[in-house]
Amino acid sequence: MKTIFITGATSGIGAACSELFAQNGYRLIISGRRADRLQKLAQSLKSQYNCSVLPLTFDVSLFNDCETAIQSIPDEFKTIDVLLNNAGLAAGLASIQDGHINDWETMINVNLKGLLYMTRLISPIMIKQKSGHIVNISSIAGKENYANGNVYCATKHAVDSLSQSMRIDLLAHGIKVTNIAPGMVETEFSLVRFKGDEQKAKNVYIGLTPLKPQDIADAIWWAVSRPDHVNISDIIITPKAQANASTTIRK
Ligand code: NDP
Ligand code: 8X3
Repeated sequence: MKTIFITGATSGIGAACSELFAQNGYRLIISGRRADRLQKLAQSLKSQYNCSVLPLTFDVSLFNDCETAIQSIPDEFKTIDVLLNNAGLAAGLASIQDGHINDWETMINVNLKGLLYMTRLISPIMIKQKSGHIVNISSIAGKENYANGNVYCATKHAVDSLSQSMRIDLLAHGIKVTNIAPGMVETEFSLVRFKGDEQKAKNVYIGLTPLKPQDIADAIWWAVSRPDHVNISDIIITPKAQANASTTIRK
Protein backbone atom coordinates (compact mmCIF):
# COMPACT_ATOMS: atom_id res chain seq x y z
CA MET A 1 0.00 0.00 0.00
CA LYS A 2 1.34 3.45 -0.92
CA THR A 3 1.27 6.57 1.25
CA ILE A 4 0.58 10.16 0.19
CA PHE A 5 1.27 13.24 2.34
CA ILE A 6 -1.14 16.03 1.37
CA THR A 7 -0.72 19.60 2.66
CA GLY A 8 -3.79 21.83 2.62
CA ALA A 9 -6.20 18.89 2.85
CA THR A 10 -8.89 20.77 4.79
CA SER A 11 -10.43 22.36 1.70
CA GLY A 12 -10.56 22.59 -2.09
CA ILE A 13 -7.96 20.77 -4.18
CA GLY A 14 -6.30 19.09 -1.18
CA ALA A 15 -9.62 17.71 0.12
CA ALA A 16 -10.54 16.42 -3.37
CA CYS A 17 -7.14 14.71 -3.67
CA SER A 18 -7.56 13.13 -0.25
CA GLU A 19 -10.84 11.62 -1.39
CA LEU A 20 -9.50 10.37 -4.74
CA PHE A 21 -6.30 8.86 -3.35
CA ALA A 22 -8.28 7.17 -0.54
CA GLN A 23 -10.65 5.73 -3.18
CA ASN A 24 -7.61 4.37 -5.00
CA GLY A 25 -6.28 2.49 -1.98
CA TYR A 26 -3.67 4.94 -0.67
CA ARG A 27 -2.74 5.42 2.99
CA LEU A 28 -3.08 9.13 3.75
CA ILE A 29 -1.31 11.74 5.84
CA ILE A 30 -3.51 14.81 5.67
CA SER A 31 -2.54 18.21 7.03
CA GLY A 32 -3.74 21.76 7.49
CA ARG A 33 -4.26 24.19 10.36
CA ARG A 34 -7.97 23.51 10.99
CA ALA A 35 -7.96 20.48 13.31
CA ASP A 36 -11.76 20.06 13.34
CA ARG A 37 -11.91 19.78 9.54
CA LEU A 38 -8.98 17.36 9.46
CA GLN A 39 -10.64 15.10 12.06
CA LYS A 40 -13.94 15.14 10.14
CA LEU A 41 -12.22 14.37 6.85
CA ALA A 42 -10.19 11.56 8.44
CA GLN A 43 -13.35 9.99 9.90
CA SER A 44 -15.25 10.28 6.64
CA LEU A 45 -12.39 8.75 4.56
CA LYS A 46 -11.90 5.90 7.03
CA SER A 47 -15.59 5.02 7.10
CA GLN A 48 -16.08 5.30 3.32
CA TYR A 49 -12.89 3.63 2.10
CA ASN A 50 -11.65 1.67 5.13
CA CYS A 51 -8.23 3.32 4.67
CA SER A 52 -5.55 4.41 7.16
CA VAL A 53 -5.51 8.17 7.68
CA LEU A 54 -3.17 10.23 9.85
CA PRO A 55 -4.31 13.83 10.43
CA LEU A 56 -1.50 16.25 11.34
CA THR A 57 -2.45 19.79 12.36
CA PHE A 58 0.30 22.33 11.71
CA ASP A 59 1.19 25.51 9.87
CA VAL A 60 3.49 24.83 6.88
CA SER A 61 5.02 28.29 7.17
CA LEU A 62 6.65 27.42 10.52
CA PHE A 63 9.70 25.19 10.02
CA ASN A 64 9.82 23.89 13.60
CA ASP A 65 6.14 22.90 13.45
CA CYS A 66 6.69 21.07 10.13
CA GLU A 67 9.67 19.26 11.66
CA THR A 68 7.78 18.29 14.84
CA ALA A 69 4.81 17.05 12.80
CA ILE A 70 7.02 14.92 10.55
CA GLN A 71 8.95 13.52 13.52
CA SER A 72 5.63 12.45 15.07
CA ILE A 73 4.69 10.20 12.12
CA PRO A 74 4.30 6.58 13.34
CA ASP A 75 6.21 3.76 11.60
CA GLU A 76 3.11 2.59 9.71
CA PHE A 77 3.14 5.87 7.74
CA LYS A 78 6.90 6.42 7.52
CA THR A 79 7.30 5.34 3.89
CA ILE A 80 6.12 8.40 1.98
CA ASP A 81 5.59 7.63 -1.70
CA VAL A 82 3.98 10.91 -2.73
CA LEU A 83 4.27 14.42 -1.30
CA LEU A 84 1.56 16.77 -2.54
CA ASN A 85 2.73 20.34 -1.83
CA ASN A 86 -0.68 21.95 -2.16
CA ALA A 87 -1.16 24.30 0.83
CA GLY A 88 -1.23 27.85 -0.41
CA LEU A 89 -3.20 31.02 -0.81
CA ALA A 90 -3.59 34.43 -2.38
CA ALA A 91 -4.02 37.28 0.11
CA GLY A 92 -5.52 40.40 -1.45
CA LEU A 93 -5.44 41.71 -5.00
CA ALA A 94 -3.71 45.07 -4.70
CA SER A 95 -1.33 46.85 -7.02
CA ILE A 96 2.36 46.74 -6.17
CA GLN A 97 2.24 50.36 -4.95
CA ASP A 98 -0.71 49.68 -2.63
CA GLY A 99 0.12 46.14 -1.47
CA HIS A 100 -0.11 45.16 2.18
CA ILE A 101 3.17 43.94 3.64
CA ASN A 102 1.39 41.38 5.84
CA ASP A 103 -0.33 39.87 2.78
CA TRP A 104 2.98 39.66 0.93
CA GLU A 105 4.67 37.99 3.89
CA THR A 106 1.84 35.47 4.31
CA MET A 107 1.96 34.45 0.64
CA ILE A 108 5.75 34.18 0.60
CA ASN A 109 5.79 32.26 3.90
CA VAL A 110 3.12 29.72 2.93
CA ASN A 111 3.41 29.33 -0.85
CA LEU A 112 7.17 29.46 -1.04
CA LYS A 113 8.79 28.78 2.33
CA GLY A 114 6.16 26.22 3.37
CA LEU A 115 6.68 24.23 0.18
CA LEU A 116 10.45 24.41 0.67
CA TYR A 117 10.26 23.30 4.32
CA MET A 118 8.08 20.29 3.48
CA THR A 119 10.31 19.31 0.59
CA ARG A 120 13.48 19.70 2.67
CA LEU A 121 12.04 17.44 5.38
CA ILE A 122 10.45 14.76 3.19
CA SER A 123 12.87 14.46 0.24
CA PRO A 124 15.58 12.80 2.44
CA ILE A 125 13.00 10.14 3.42
CA MET A 126 12.37 9.52 -0.29
CA ILE A 127 16.10 9.48 -1.04
CA LYS A 128 16.55 6.74 1.59
CA GLN A 129 13.70 4.80 -0.04
CA LYS A 130 15.28 5.40 -3.48
CA SER A 131 11.84 6.34 -4.79
CA GLY A 132 9.14 8.95 -4.42
CA HIS A 133 7.08 11.53 -6.25
CA ILE A 134 6.73 15.20 -5.37
CA VAL A 135 3.77 17.09 -6.83
CA ASN A 136 3.87 20.86 -6.52
CA ILE A 137 0.74 22.96 -7.00
CA SER A 138 1.81 26.09 -8.82
CA SER A 139 -0.77 27.96 -10.91
CA ILE A 140 -1.38 29.56 -14.27
CA ALA A 141 -0.15 32.55 -12.21
CA GLY A 142 3.19 30.75 -12.16
CA LYS A 143 3.33 30.91 -15.96
CA GLU A 144 2.00 34.43 -16.59
CA ASN A 145 1.28 37.55 -14.59
CA TYR A 146 -2.04 39.39 -14.32
CA ALA A 147 -2.98 42.83 -13.03
CA ASN A 148 -2.54 43.10 -9.25
CA GLY A 149 -1.42 39.46 -9.03
CA ASN A 150 2.19 40.63 -8.40
CA VAL A 151 3.32 38.80 -5.24
CA TYR A 152 0.97 35.82 -5.64
CA CYS A 153 2.24 35.42 -9.23
CA ALA A 154 5.83 35.73 -7.99
CA THR A 155 5.36 32.95 -5.42
CA LYS A 156 3.80 30.68 -8.04
CA HIS A 157 6.57 31.45 -10.56
CA ALA A 158 8.96 30.47 -7.77
CA VAL A 159 7.09 27.17 -7.31
CA ASP A 160 7.35 26.52 -11.06
CA SER A 161 11.08 27.25 -10.88
CA LEU A 162 11.55 25.01 -7.83
CA SER A 163 9.75 22.15 -9.59
CA GLN A 164 12.37 22.39 -12.34
CA SER A 165 15.24 22.53 -9.82
CA MET A 166 13.87 19.64 -7.78
CA ARG A 167 13.62 17.53 -10.93
CA ILE A 168 17.34 18.11 -11.55
CA ASP A 169 18.57 17.64 -7.96
CA LEU A 170 16.45 14.56 -7.26
CA LEU A 171 16.98 12.88 -10.62
CA ALA A 172 19.81 10.64 -9.44
CA HIS A 173 17.67 9.49 -6.51
CA GLY A 174 14.80 8.13 -8.60
CA ILE A 175 12.35 10.78 -7.39
CA LYS A 176 9.80 12.14 -9.82
CA VAL A 177 8.63 15.77 -9.75
CA THR A 178 5.40 17.08 -11.27
CA ASN A 179 4.31 20.70 -11.49
CA ILE A 180 0.56 21.40 -11.73
CA ALA A 181 -0.62 24.79 -12.99
CA PRO A 182 -4.38 25.24 -12.64
CA GLY A 183 -6.42 28.19 -13.86
CA MET A 184 -9.65 29.12 -12.07
CA VAL A 185 -10.83 26.43 -9.65
CA GLU A 186 -13.84 27.12 -7.43
CA THR A 187 -12.66 26.43 -3.87
CA GLU A 188 -12.25 28.65 -0.82
CA PHE A 189 -9.37 30.33 -2.70
CA SER A 190 -11.25 33.55 -3.59
CA LEU A 191 -12.98 33.72 -0.21
CA VAL A 192 -9.53 33.62 1.40
CA ARG A 193 -8.09 36.12 -1.12
CA PHE A 194 -10.92 38.59 -0.36
CA LYS A 195 -10.78 37.92 3.40
CA GLY A 196 -14.26 36.41 3.74
CA ASP A 197 -16.11 38.78 1.35
CA GLU A 198 -18.54 36.25 -0.18
CA GLN A 199 -19.85 38.57 -2.88
CA LYS A 200 -16.37 39.43 -4.18
CA ALA A 201 -15.47 35.75 -4.11
CA LYS A 202 -18.59 34.77 -6.08
CA ASN A 203 -17.98 37.48 -8.68
CA VAL A 204 -14.73 35.77 -9.71
CA TYR A 205 -16.71 32.87 -11.17
CA ILE A 206 -19.78 34.75 -12.44
CA GLY A 207 -20.84 33.88 -16.01
CA LEU A 208 -18.41 31.00 -16.51
CA THR A 209 -18.01 27.43 -15.40
CA PRO A 210 -14.81 27.21 -13.35
CA LEU A 211 -12.86 24.02 -12.74
CA LYS A 212 -13.91 21.88 -9.80
CA PRO A 213 -11.28 20.71 -7.30
CA GLN A 214 -12.01 17.16 -8.52
CA ASP A 215 -10.77 18.15 -12.02
CA ILE A 216 -7.36 18.94 -10.54
CA ALA A 217 -7.41 15.81 -8.38
CA ASP A 218 -8.05 13.75 -11.55
CA ALA A 219 -4.99 15.29 -13.24
CA ILE A 220 -2.82 14.68 -10.17
CA TRP A 221 -4.02 11.09 -9.90
CA TRP A 222 -3.26 10.58 -13.60
CA ALA A 223 0.27 11.99 -13.21
CA VAL A 224 0.98 9.90 -10.12
CA SER A 225 -0.46 6.66 -11.51
CA ARG A 226 1.68 6.56 -14.70
CA PRO A 227 4.12 3.64 -15.02
CA ASP A 228 7.33 3.99 -12.99
CA HIS A 229 9.47 4.98 -16.00
CA VAL A 230 7.20 7.95 -16.90
CA ASN A 231 7.54 11.41 -15.33
CA ILE A 232 4.86 14.00 -16.05
CA SER A 233 6.76 17.27 -15.70
CA ASP A 234 4.11 19.93 -16.01
CA ILE A 235 0.37 20.26 -16.57
CA ILE A 236 -1.55 23.49 -17.28
CA ILE A 237 -5.32 23.11 -16.80
CA THR A 238 -7.87 25.85 -17.31
CA PRO A 239 -11.65 25.94 -17.59
CA LYS A 240 -12.91 25.91 -21.20
CA ALA A 241 -13.86 29.57 -20.65
CA GLN A 242 -10.31 30.67 -19.71
CA ALA A 243 -7.60 31.12 -22.37
CA ASN A 244 -4.85 32.35 -20.06
CA ALA A 245 -4.34 34.06 -16.70
CA SER A 246 -6.22 37.20 -17.74
CA THR A 247 -8.50 36.22 -20.63
CA THR A 248 -11.88 34.65 -19.91
CA ILE A 249 -15.22 34.57 -21.70
CA ARG A 250 -18.36 35.13 -19.63
CA LYS A 251 -22.04 34.85 -20.49
P1 NDP B 1 -8.45 26.52 -0.50
O1 NDP B 1 -8.44 27.84 0.18
O2 NDP B 1 -9.75 25.84 -0.70
O3 NDP B 1 -7.44 25.50 0.24
C1 NDP B 1 -6.19 25.95 0.68
C2 NDP B 1 -5.62 24.93 1.64
O4 NDP B 1 -4.32 25.40 2.07
C3 NDP B 1 -6.46 24.75 2.87
O5 NDP B 1 -6.57 23.38 3.18
C4 NDP B 1 -5.68 25.47 3.97
O6 NDP B 1 -5.83 24.81 5.21
C5 NDP B 1 -4.24 25.28 3.47
N1 NDP B 1 -3.35 26.28 4.04
C6 NDP B 1 -3.37 27.62 3.85
N2 NDP B 1 -2.44 28.21 4.62
C7 NDP B 1 -1.82 27.21 5.32
C8 NDP B 1 -0.79 27.19 6.27
N3 NDP B 1 -0.18 28.31 6.70
N4 NDP B 1 -0.40 25.99 6.79
C9 NDP B 1 -1.01 24.86 6.37
N5 NDP B 1 -2.00 24.81 5.48
C10 NDP B 1 -2.40 25.98 4.96
O7 NDP B 1 -7.75 26.77 -1.92
P2 NDP B 1 -7.36 25.78 -3.14
O8 NDP B 1 -7.75 24.39 -2.86
O9 NDP B 1 -7.84 26.44 -4.34
O10 NDP B 1 -5.78 25.96 -3.08
C11 NDP B 1 -4.87 24.88 -3.08
C12 NDP B 1 -3.64 25.28 -3.87
O11 NDP B 1 -4.01 25.47 -5.24
C13 NDP B 1 -2.99 26.59 -3.43
O12 NDP B 1 -1.58 26.42 -3.47
C14 NDP B 1 -3.43 27.59 -4.50
O13 NDP B 1 -2.53 28.64 -4.65
C15 NDP B 1 -3.45 26.68 -5.71
N6 NDP B 1 -4.24 27.15 -6.85
C16 NDP B 1 -5.57 27.42 -6.69
C17 NDP B 1 -6.31 27.84 -7.80
C18 NDP B 1 -7.74 28.23 -7.69
O14 NDP B 1 -8.25 28.91 -8.63
N7 NDP B 1 -8.47 27.82 -6.65
C19 NDP B 1 -5.69 27.93 -9.13
C20 NDP B 1 -4.28 27.64 -9.16
C21 NDP B 1 -3.61 27.23 -8.07
P3 NDP B 1 -6.03 25.52 6.63
O15 NDP B 1 -6.71 26.83 6.39
O16 NDP B 1 -6.84 24.53 7.41
O17 NDP B 1 -4.64 25.66 7.15
C1 8X3 C 1 -5.12 30.83 -8.74
C2 8X3 C 1 -5.65 31.17 -10.09
O1 8X3 C 1 -5.84 32.99 -11.83
O2 8X3 C 1 -6.39 33.59 -9.54
O3 8X3 C 1 -3.78 30.47 -8.78
O4 8X3 C 1 -4.13 33.23 -10.18
S1 8X3 C 1 -5.49 32.82 -10.41
